[in-house]
Amino acid sequence: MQDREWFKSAVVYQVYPRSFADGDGDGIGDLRGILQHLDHLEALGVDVVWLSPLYRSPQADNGYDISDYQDVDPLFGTLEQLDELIAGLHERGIKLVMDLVVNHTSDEHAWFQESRSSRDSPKRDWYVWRDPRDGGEPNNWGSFFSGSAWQLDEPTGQYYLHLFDRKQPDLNWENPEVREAVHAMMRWWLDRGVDGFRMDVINFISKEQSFADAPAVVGQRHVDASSLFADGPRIHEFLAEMHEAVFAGRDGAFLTVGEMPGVTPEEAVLYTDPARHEVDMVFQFEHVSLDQGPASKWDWIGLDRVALKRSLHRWQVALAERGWNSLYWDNHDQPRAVSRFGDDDPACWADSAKALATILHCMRGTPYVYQGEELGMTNYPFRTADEHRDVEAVNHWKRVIAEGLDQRSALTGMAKVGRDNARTPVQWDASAQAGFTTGAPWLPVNPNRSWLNAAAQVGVEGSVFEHHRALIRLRHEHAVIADGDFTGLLENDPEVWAYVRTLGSKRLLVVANCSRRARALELGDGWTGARLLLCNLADRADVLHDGALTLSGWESRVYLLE
Ligand code: ISL
Repeated sequence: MQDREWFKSAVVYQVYPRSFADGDGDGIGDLRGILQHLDHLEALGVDVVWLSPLYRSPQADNGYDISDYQDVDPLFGTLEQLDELIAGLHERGIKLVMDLVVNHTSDEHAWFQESRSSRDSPKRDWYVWRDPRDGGEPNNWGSFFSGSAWQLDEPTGQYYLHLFDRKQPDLNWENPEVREAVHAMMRWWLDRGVDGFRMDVINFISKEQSFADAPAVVGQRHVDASSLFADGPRIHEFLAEMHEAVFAGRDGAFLTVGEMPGVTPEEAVLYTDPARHEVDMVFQFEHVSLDQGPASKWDWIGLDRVALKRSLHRWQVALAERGWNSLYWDNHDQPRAVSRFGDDDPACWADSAKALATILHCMRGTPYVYQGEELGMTNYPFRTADEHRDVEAVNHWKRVIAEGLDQRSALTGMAKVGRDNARTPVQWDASAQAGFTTGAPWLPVNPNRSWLNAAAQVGVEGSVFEHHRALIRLRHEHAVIADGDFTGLLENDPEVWAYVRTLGSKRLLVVANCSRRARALELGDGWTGARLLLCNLADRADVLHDGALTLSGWESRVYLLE
């Protein structure tokens, strides 16, 4: 019998292959590069690696547009190298989770090629085809990557749906053949030795079949229609069916993570209630949406730390009894955590990266470390539009130009929240290309590689890396972190982030000062005798004598009372 809840004490590390390490000098990260850095992952102590897509793909969305689910793109290497990676990770006690991108395929996938070949194709219904309405698009749905979510296919006279880029047509999950084909592909990967899947926008697969217009928005021709396709009518049925078809009766400790933009805590409980057999945990978006204004993700309005804290605490409480959450500050779609939520001024950078990590890793849920986050990597100093490579930013800029929108604020938004911030190469050392490649990197290396890099941190006491390593060890060692109840403290304080975890007679106290100035705290007598488990400053007393303490700027501490 497997421990079904092993993932509660686990930490996941995300690898975005294109930017992790380049083993063949073409400037693009690859499997050989990943294989060269397994010791880094082992040193950090993570339990699972989630690999962003390296399947065959025309790379319109850096691999989230897949043309063959059962092969590795030559850009990244070979299936044999992937087998080597699975073996290398397993030898180190690390599981491998693949990215499952099945809301859509690439338009170059054989399924879509066949589907678009004629209206009578047996695979026509594998995608979402609709007739024009009044000679134009079938409805007013907008694509996440600007413009309409529909693309006209001239030879057959119909439009196909693409919630993302036009090179990412949406599969029609209403068709049972589609679902069976996806299940078969998933089983093939499990047979190959992978340990589960991170499921890309999986709460979008069941669309409202009326394909009605979404509520109009003044001044917008194409609107956000997520109320008509997120958490749709048959989503729970599709996920339970997938679980049954792929995982039921299979021996092993697998992981399933549903990436679910817009998911509410109430829905998340349903998705992750173990009794319902859907997914193990959700990846929710509330806390990474708070600095976005109403117009779009590019409308950056700055951080409200109280709102951020309240949001994360609300999720802690909502999933207290049933369900499970992923804990993350950033990933390949988000700006760098320390630049967005911390303070990347060199004077505070390290302490704020550590404070953020402390806050995240001691919460209830499974923490995710996005490549480079363990080093405190920062946003890239983007200044011009042509420095961006990401399809989302490129399409946005085209729209800014075409519609004559304000260029200065668009550039600020792109620099603040553009996805390429997370995609610059991992900084392994101080050399010109940061040890990422011997060639010319596909995205420039952040100039701060001269002082911010792995070589300067791994094994170096007090580094951001060593702080992450210590936090991961704490989760492994203390059941109160994996499983304790959560109580938020000081919820209206814009600077101090504090909470308590409780399991039986054990109590864990987490305090972090999210500001540059020192802050005095009075926690009451209840904490007398608490033992300091972790701190980002060296000279702190091992035991708390009373509840009074003063935190330096960006200082964080973890205490245990048993
Ligand atoms: O990045 C986003 C907003 O800036 C999101 O809308 C993002 O597209 C959404 O979180 C879904 O992300 C996933 O699916 C996309 C892909 O581009 C992302 O990289 C992936 O994580 C389409 O497959």
